[in-house]
Amino acid sequence: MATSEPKAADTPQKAADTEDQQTDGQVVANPEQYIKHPLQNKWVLWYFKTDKSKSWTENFRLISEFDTVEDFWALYNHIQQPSKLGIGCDYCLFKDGIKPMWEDDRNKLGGRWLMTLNKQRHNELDRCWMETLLCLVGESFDEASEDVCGAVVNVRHKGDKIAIWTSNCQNREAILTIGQLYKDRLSLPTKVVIGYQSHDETSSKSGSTTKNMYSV
Ligand code: MGP
Repeated sequence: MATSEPKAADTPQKAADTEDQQTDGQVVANPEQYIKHPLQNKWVLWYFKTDKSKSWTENFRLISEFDTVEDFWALYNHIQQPSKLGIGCDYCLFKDGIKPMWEDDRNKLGGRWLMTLNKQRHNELDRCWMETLLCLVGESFDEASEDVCGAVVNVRHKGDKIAIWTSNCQNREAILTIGQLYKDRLSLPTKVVIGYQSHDETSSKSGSTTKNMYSV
């Protein structure tokens, strides 16, 4: 019976991490050392910076693409948190092949679950954005994850916004599944209500508020 803690190098995990395994005199590389963990989808991170001399679409920059867990964290750890971005900037994370705009074929019939944060929020903003990213890359909404197109964080004077965009505003069941699970993941109190709006409504709105199609 062991009477003391094993030295770190004695633990099987440590040995597997640092050495190749030997079987019948042959050296077998441990796949954990060189195979990255694939995500279900490939994702593209975009950055938007307001420049009034350019059109809205010209203000987007593609930052990076990734399709493994390791590359997601490498990117996440490398870039600024949303709370450090200037007013008027956005990050958008979308599935590969979907542009972060209403006009894209996969967005044009869709809408978004929208969360607006109040002003004393910097930690909240970063926490909620990280949780949103994890919901996306981790495909956290069961089958309804198919409906997810991407997510956007807007840094704004009047209050920052985070939204999950989905592909079809008529897919009631999928949208409500996403909304409820998203609210749970963000640990929002039950009394806080988040709303889902179609892009059609948002893009054609005349006043400052957009009608909610669904709320949770
Ligand atoms: P915004 O950046 O989504 O929100 O849209 P903001 O800055 O909080 O403004 P508000 O209108 O919601 O109060 C700002 C503006 O950017 C919109 O009014 C559009 O002119 C433009 N815009 C935003 N989006 C998401 C799109 C889009 O997908 N396509 C196009 N063509 N313009 C967009």
